[in-house]
Amino acid sequence: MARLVQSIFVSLVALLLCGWAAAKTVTYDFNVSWVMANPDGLLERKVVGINGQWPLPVIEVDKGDQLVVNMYNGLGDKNASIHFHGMYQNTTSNMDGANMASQCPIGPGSSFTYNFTVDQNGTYWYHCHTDFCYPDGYRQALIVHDSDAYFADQYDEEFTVTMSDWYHDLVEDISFLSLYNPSGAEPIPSAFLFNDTMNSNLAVEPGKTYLIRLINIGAFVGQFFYIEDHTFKIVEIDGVYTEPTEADMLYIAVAQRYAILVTTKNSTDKNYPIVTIVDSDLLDTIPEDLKLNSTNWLEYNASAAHEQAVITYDVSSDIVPFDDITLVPADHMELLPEPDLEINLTVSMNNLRNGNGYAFLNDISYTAPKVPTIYSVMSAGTLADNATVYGEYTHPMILKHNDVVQLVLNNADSGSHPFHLHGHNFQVIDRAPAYGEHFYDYLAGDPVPFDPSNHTAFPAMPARRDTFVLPPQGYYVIRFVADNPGVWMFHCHIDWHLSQGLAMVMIEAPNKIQETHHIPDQAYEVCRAAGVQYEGNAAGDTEDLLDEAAQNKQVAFLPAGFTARGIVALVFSCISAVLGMAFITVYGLSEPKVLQKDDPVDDEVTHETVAAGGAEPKLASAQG
Ligand SMILES: *[C@@H]1O[C@H](CO)[C@@H](O)[C@H](O)[C@H]1NC(C)=O
Ligand SMILES: *[C@@H]1O[C@H](CO)[C@@H](O)[C@H](O)[C@H]1NC(C)=O
Ligand SMILES: *[C@@H]1O[C@H](CO)[C@@H](O)[C@H](O)[C@H]1NC(C)=O
Ligand SMILES: *[C@@H]1O[C@H](CO)[C@@H](O)[C@H](O)[C@H]1NC(C)=O
Ligand SMILES: *[C@@H]1O[C@H](CO)[C@@H](O)[C@H](O)[C@H]1NC(C)=O
Ligand SMILES: *[C@@H]1O[C@H](CO)[C@@H](O)[C@H](O)[C@H]1NC(C)=O
Ligand SMILES: *[C@@H]1O[C@H](CO)[C@@H](O)[C@H](O)[C@H]1NC(C)=O
Ligand SMILES: *[C@@H]1O[C@H](CO)[C@@H](O)[C@H](O)[C@H]1NC(C)=O
Ligand SMILES: *[C@@H]1O[C@H](CO)[C@@H](O)[C@H](O)[C@H]1NC(C)=O
Ligand SMILES: *[C@@H]1O[C@H](CO)[C@@H](O)[C@H](O)[C@H]1NC(C)=O
Ligand SMILES: *[C@@H]1O[C@H](CO)[C@@H](O)[C@H](O)[C@H]1NC(C)=O
Ligand SMILES: *[C@@H]1O[C@H](CO)[C@@H](O)[C@H](O)[C@H]1NC(C)=O
Ligand SMILES: [Cu+2]
Repeated sequence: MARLVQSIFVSLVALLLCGWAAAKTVTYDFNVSWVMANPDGLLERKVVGINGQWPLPVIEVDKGDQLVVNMYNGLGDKNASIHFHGMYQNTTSNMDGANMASQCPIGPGSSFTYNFTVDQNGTYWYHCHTDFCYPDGYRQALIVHDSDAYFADQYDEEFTVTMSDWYHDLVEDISFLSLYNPSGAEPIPSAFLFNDTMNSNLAVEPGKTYLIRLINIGAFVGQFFYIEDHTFKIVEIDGVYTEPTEADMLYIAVAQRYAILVTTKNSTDKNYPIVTIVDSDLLDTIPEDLKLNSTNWLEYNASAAHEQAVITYDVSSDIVPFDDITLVPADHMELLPEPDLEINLTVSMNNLRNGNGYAFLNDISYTAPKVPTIYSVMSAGTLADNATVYGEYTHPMILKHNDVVQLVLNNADSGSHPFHLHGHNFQVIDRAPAYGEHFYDYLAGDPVPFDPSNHTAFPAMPARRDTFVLPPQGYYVIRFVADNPGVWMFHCHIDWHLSQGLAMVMIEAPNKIQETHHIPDQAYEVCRAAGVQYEGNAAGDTEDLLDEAAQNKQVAFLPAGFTARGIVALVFSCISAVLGMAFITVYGLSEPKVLQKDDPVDDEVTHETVAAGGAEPKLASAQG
């Protein structure tokens, strides 16, 4: 069996800001194929492995390095790609790995070389960004070491720890986007993993300080984290160093990262539970045998007892995690000035005419184009700054180079959504509801859209990160500078919601993309092998770039008056007639969301692949 081959070349010596340092090329060869694994001890299942192994290799580089990942898709039956979450990909957004935005799907038997400079520091991760393959195990940490970090001399050793939700079924066997699940109830995980295992130990010595990097690499569920009888200092979130800030509990949504400094006690008589508790507010049903909280140990003494945590919190009423909006970046970057561009978005969930539950930003459910957006940029010449080129259902937003962008995200939905922006971190300048005294008070806020004439004062030095939680029925407001030409997705990181279309695409400084980006021939080979067009507009039109007649469209809205309740009733009869009640127990049925949209019926109901590569809806459309 091939094993991880990692070769490191010292390729050049570069002058960095802080003095002379060796920037090297770090190369990984990733042969991606199915392997078997049983991380929760409950079920052995097929998972996506690399070089015959799972858990996957942690990518480790130093700030300034060139990272090269030679990926071979040996899965046989799945398209794939790699997104390096949080990487700016400055001048290389074509290496960002988002299927149909920054590249073509890498088909079985195809290879692709990711190659980019890592000019940033901290805690990141990588994951598949094609056809929802990352819940099948295709995700792992990516660490950028930085000997210049202000806290570099404040710790003795470091640990990387991931947490995630885990499904016993393959994604392809979960019929989520389906007529049988009209309420869009997310699949309930089978287990929750701590560093891809359970009941594990972080072996520590007394009187030392450890840097612990925490990453939620799950597909759905946020988790609370604490260490019994220990406090810690937060020093980084999502690759942004923060002023050292004392905390004793974190809430880590999927895709978020924290680096914390933990100083151990002087005694070695006892081991301390590291406790992770699932945010069960996200789960529509809680099966009786699902373990919502896990104990792992800060192990001071391997021969002492390893006792399960006694959780004294009533999670639903008095859990109080640290509020990340209060963190101050260590670089003290000030609030960005008044924006040049404002983007106002509203999140909603709704059923479309095939009966499936979809997700929307301003009534658009992201539908992948026929040509990956970056290749439309490259082939559009002087028309590249006209949004029409990118189609209507990719929800394109053109950003001008170096504009200050303010994005207001309102939530008309009753669920929380950790939204992630590719290619950037952003300042979080407002969020409502504010954290209450208890976490679940904040989740229970009344609907409040952002009111520009009535909001709390923006922080002078706002927290920056790349994934931030949009609370139920609330809003958040972020700012960033469009200083990174490229094609960037903005999307909910709950993979189920991405599959429902909760995404849009930013085309940042298209003319600069054309100047700065070089697409290697290999990228086009990947397209040819997958049968995907790589020239022309979103409709694949190479003659008239403003003609989108043939573009992929989202499924039509329901006729006025036809409610989600009607669909549920229809589905109930289908289910009992055809399949029995099994599906209901699998998903549970949450209160159906009431339709707000009364669009006239579009006669042409298309069935296009949704979201970043998209899972096909499993059933033919139901014509109300
Ligand atoms: C990938 O691994 C498979 C076995 O898992 C092997 O058959 C294949 O030759 C490898 N391919 C490459 C390109 O390394
Ligand atoms: C891979 O993507 C191409 C283009 O979208 C599609 O035609 C093909 O069916 C996909 N292959 C698999 C195995 O999903
Ligand atoms: C990676 O990119 C750098 C900079 O463009 C280039 O010099 C180098 O040859 C590339 N390496 C590979 C393996 O493609
Ligand atoms: C977590 O898992 C990764 C991958 O297997 C491993 O490299 C790392 O050392 C583990 N962390 C701890 C604290 O054991
Ligand atoms: C990255 O590290 C450098 C050097 O330690 C530091 O100056 C810079 O502020 C860090 N970047 C962020 C975003 O924290
Ligand atoms: C551990 O011992 C050191 C040195 O004696 C002392 O400075 C420190 O405060 C002690 N730490 C704790 C947590 O008691
Ligand atoms: C922890 O999990 C156990 C078993 O799943 C459950 O009985 C208990 O209520 C949970 N405690 C909390 C605080 O969630
Ligand atoms: C470790 O724990 C065992 C069992 O409680 C105890 O006998 C031993 O003294 C401890 N060792 C240290 C170094 O504290
Ligand atoms: C965004 O909303 C604000 C406040 O409602 C409004 O002033 C502004 O014009 C809107 N911007 C856009 C681009 O719709
Ligand atoms: C884009 O093209 C359309 C169709 O020709 C035109 O109506 C529109 O004004 C153009 N937009 C820009 C920003 O040039
Ligand atoms: C301003 O916002 C606060 C807090 O949401 C609210 O209580 C108050 O009624 C608002 N005032 C106006 C004039 O809308
Ligand atoms: C990208 O590079 C340009 C030029 O070096 C720089 O001005 C800009 O700040 C960079 N953007 C990011 C996000 O690193
Ligand atoms: Cu979401």
